[in-house]
Amino acid sequence: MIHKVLIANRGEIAVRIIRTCREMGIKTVAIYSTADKGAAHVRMADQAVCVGPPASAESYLNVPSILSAIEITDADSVHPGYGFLAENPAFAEICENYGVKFIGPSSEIIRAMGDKIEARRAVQKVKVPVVPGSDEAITEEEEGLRISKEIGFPVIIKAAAGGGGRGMKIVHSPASFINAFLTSQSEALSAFGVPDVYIEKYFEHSRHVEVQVMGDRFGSVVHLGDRDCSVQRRHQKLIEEAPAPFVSARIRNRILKAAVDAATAVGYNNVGTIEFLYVPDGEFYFLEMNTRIQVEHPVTEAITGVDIVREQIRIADGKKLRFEQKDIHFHGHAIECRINAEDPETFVPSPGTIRSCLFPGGFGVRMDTAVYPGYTVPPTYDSLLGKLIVHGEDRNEAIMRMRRALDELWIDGVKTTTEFHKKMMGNSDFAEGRLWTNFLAKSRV
Ligand code: MV4
Repeated sequence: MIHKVLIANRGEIAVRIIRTCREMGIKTVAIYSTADKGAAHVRMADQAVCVGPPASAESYLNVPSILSAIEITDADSVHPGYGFLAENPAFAEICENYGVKFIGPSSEIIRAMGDKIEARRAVQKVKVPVVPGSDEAITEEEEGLRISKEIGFPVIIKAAAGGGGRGMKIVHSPASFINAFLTSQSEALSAFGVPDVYIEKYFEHSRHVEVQVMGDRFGSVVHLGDRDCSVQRRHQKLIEEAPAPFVSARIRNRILKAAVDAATAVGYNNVGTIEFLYVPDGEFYFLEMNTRIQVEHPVTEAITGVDIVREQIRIADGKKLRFEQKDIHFHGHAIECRINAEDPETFVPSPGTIRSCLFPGGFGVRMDTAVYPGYTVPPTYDSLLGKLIVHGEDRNEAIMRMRRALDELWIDGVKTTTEFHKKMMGNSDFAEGRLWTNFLAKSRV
């Protein structure tokens, strides 16, 4: 039985996890770097252990330090949150061998899904549509060019070990292929230690639709509906919503079924997300699987009423799913805006001290954050200050509620993305679901 969880993370997600542990009567251990001495997660946890200096590599990614923290606090389990060690199969395996419950899927699944080519192959076996492309790693540029001509340009070159948009190259014509391919290979090698790349047809007018799934250690899998995360910049999501708007019931049902089939095929045994590329108004294709809790999970919690962290812990503790698909009910529409310490025009990070702040509340509003008046945002980590989530009867009500909540939000001392969100909530393309046209304008690939 899980009695004490060490949270191998910081910021809003550490706070989010501590809250659910408290409600479950589970003790919590925070870890922190010297830059986070005064952080909210340190104050909120039952115990806290310093694991190193500010640099993540020496603290939040320092496995020996974290194992020592587990040892001295007698924690029986680890929640990795997102980022840092969340999708590191070696860390999950060490925990397994060490008799510590890793709150996530088993290490073999993390390892298998971390190889995007293997993930594609695994879901294809159960007839889940994948983007037209190569089924093997491509090592020779001439072979890559030949395959790209078969697929038809534009194509996108992706690192097998990448994911989340890292190491992607879009190629519009055969003339620019070889150069892009060689660059992609060497970037993959230096970023991930593996040069393997694969090629897919590139769909410009597509949306990022993903499905939250949940599987236990006994083979049961259910979905918690879909989300749209198309509003991104440099592969950083800025706005997420659930359900994905402007998707017909027929296509939605097919996407949801494909997600459950994919999760079942790999024996998925915790909460996870299946990413799809949705090409309005017709096809959808599997992209990759994320084996962690995601930043945007609260929009799904809002429309289902399911505490996803609680289910994560229960599954890791060997419990059976408490839900069959028919027990999951969907209500209304939820939107999340990521409030980053960044310039709202250039998105350049803006670390510094928050002189004062006041967070929105009221009916249908949730603010997940770890900042407080006087808090100094360190320059060392990502710039997420918090997530503002609203829930309404329908998408229009959610948009109106988000506008109201953004107007209430007050953060003084650092620049934030709040103004960007206010503009988006009044944007007619966003209102009418022309989300995909934002892809290239707002991103640099
Ligand atoms: C794509 C794509 C179009 N065609 N793959 C981005 C995150 C990663 N998980 C997959 N991503 C994409 N894969 C094919 N075959 C479009 C995206 C994509 C994207 C690409 C460029 C700029 C912004 C983007 C935002 C969301 C998805």
